[in-house]
Amino acid sequence: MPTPPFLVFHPTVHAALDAGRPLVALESAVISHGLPWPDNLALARRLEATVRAAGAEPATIALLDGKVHIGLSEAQLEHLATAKSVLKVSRRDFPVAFAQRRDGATTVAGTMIAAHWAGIRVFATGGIGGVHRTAGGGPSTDISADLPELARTPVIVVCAGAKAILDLPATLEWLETHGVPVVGYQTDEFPAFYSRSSGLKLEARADSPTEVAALARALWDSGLGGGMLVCVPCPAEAAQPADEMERAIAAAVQEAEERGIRGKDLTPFLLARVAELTHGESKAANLALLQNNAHVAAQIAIALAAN
Ligand code: PSU
Ligand code: MN
Repeated sequence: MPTPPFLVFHPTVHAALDAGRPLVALESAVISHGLPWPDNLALARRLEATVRAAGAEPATIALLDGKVHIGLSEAQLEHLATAKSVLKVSRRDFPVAFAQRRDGATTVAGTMIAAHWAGIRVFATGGIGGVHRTAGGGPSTDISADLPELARTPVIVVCAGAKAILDLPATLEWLETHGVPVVGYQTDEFPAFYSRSSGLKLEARADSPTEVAALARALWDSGLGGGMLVCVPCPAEAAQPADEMERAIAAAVQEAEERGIRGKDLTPFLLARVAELTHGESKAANLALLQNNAHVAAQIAIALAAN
């Protein structure tokens, strides 16, 4: 496959791809829109270090001046973590970013697309987007572009489930309808992001990186295509009790509705508000699970590269 002309590879990423070494893609929306300064920059560095320590090459993905960067320098990371007018880039935002030469931070959907362009098959994030909830209870019509991307783009996404601010049952149903394999990593349940359990059972389970790699191979060799979601529960020492989180989430969802916050602003608003309402406890869990997912993703990338 020819390399699209709008891709710019960081030299270490380029070398790893050339040599067939394992790589892990990392998103940038969590840096620009998901976490406050300076936690965001510290986290971005820590995720890269975690992937490296596990024996794989990290590739943080973002747009700079309308080009898709696969792997960022230290200065570029810092720019993204501090710049004010960074576009949140999902599938539909790429043409805008290209034509208008914007700086952009990629969501799960955006990062999957770019990782696929670059030939990277494993991607670590915190929690995917999904079906939002209404303050009255039940699913909203706001459905993240992350979900259709999982149904179409062949990348393994390692996450701690869908963000708990969402309607988790509706999100799982959507994934089932659209044929996305959802695999519990050393668990039989769909994790609830900040909490290890949601009470929602999963049908597929893998207990090792090799087992995940075998599932991905089976998916792609069969020609079925599409992505796969690997769900890793938040590390026990950082996980939060679901009922406490639930109170903060319900309050944040209610406030978002009252203030008319929608579209791409909704998820960043909810994440920030829940972090405030839980006095940073949710942020600590968010950071811990992101790092753990990066570690597991590196192990999966190594298992995939080995056969
Ligand atoms: N997970 C986190 N923090 C985040 C996100 C995910 O722990 O900030 C971001 C991801 O980039 C995800 C996006 O793709 O939120 C979903 O946004 P939306 O609901 O607008 O699709
Ligand atoms: Mn949305």
